[in-house]
Amino acid sequence: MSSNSRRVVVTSLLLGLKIDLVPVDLLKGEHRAADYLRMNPNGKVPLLDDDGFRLWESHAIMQYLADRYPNDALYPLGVQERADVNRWLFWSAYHFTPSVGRISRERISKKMVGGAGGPDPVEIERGEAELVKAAQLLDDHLAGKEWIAQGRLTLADVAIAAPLMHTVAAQLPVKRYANLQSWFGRVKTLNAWRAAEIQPPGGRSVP
Ligand SMILES: N[C@@H](CCC(=O)N[C@@H](CS)C(=O)NCC(=O)O)C(=O)O
Repeated sequence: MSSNSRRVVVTSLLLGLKIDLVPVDLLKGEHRAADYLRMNPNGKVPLLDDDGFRLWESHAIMQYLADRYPNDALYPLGVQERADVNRWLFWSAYHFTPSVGRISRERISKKMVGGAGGPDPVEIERGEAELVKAAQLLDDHLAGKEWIAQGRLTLADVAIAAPLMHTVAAQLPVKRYANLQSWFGRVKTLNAWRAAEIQPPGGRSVP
């Protein structure tokens, strides 16, 4: 249900790993419980526990998994090839995902949590301004390309596609970007993407 968790789940499926998913109920505040904060003082999901080695921050977890189970196609070993993918992972973490998060928090999370007031139009406007700037850059970059980096599916695509799972529910202003839409359409056909699409009762989604 969480887009930040989804990029990790899709990565693990693409790497052919079997991970045990432990749900953390954000609505019940389980991510703020003392036991959870001891494992992840940042108090967010996802959190990876690999035989006692604990790692939080979804992009760092993707990199870790792809390093632990090397896959030159998804996460190239060559220094410059890898830097190209890393560039987009950082862009995802710092620009793209937070802009979507600003909007989806207002339009989805607040409704689910309740009592947090209605959507704040100022915050939505800010998120939309950031998102259209980022989406335009991505759309320009994708002209004539199928994938974001290295001419093939890499971690960059998985990272950046994840928050777009909220396109409809958060009314993300991304419809007008044709290259972005065709690329996202390709990501959505991946078995790993579909397998990660867990639909809980009521179809809730948490940004
Ligand atoms: N930068 C973090 C963001 C994680 C994040 O914001 N997760 C959300 C769910 S998608 C969360 O745990 N929200 C609960 C909260 O902030 O209280 C990452 O990429 O892992």
